[in-house]
Amino acid sequence: MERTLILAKPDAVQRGLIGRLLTRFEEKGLKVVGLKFLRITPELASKHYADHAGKPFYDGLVRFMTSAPVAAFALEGIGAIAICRKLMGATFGSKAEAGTIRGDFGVSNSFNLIHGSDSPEAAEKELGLFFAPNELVEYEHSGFRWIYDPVEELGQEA
Ligand code: IDP
Ligand code: MG
Repeated sequence: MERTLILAKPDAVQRGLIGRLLTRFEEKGLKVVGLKFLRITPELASKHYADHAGKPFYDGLVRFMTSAPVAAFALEGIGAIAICRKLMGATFGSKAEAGTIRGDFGVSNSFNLIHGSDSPEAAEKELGLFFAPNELVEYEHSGFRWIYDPVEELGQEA
């Protein structure tokens, strides 16, 4: 099992798309283990996007991400990081494939609706920035019995 951080960015919140974005991940079979609604501070933005510091789009990105609230989803599943990135689509809305979140809901390169961790290391760091350990909830998701093959994928006895 893997966990990943998804953010419905300020444009998604302002456009009333929080529920529809979360639904995409739930429908796919991801398990929600944490949810939060918050305004990102400049300090949090600089930690979250530290890898992009110095790039031409960095200042605009921090301005955008701190301009209005975001919704944070902590999601769990087998291969969750890659699966969520695939559902999100390519970075630029103008280029993202139809059928993906960015491909279906936007056309902008910077206002691209959603963030998703891009590696296990990034997921661990980003989940730690947005959630305290006790805000990530352990529980049994009854749907997993039918979302995954219990014997082949969940390691249960035949
Ligand atoms: P990702 O969100 O698909 O992982 P990154 O390359 O990590 O894409 O970039 C982080 C965010 O910075 C993007 O989601 C987008 O909002 C913004 N961004 C990236 N490249 C550009 C650019 O060339 N112009 C404007 N904004 C950009
Ligand atoms: Mg990225």
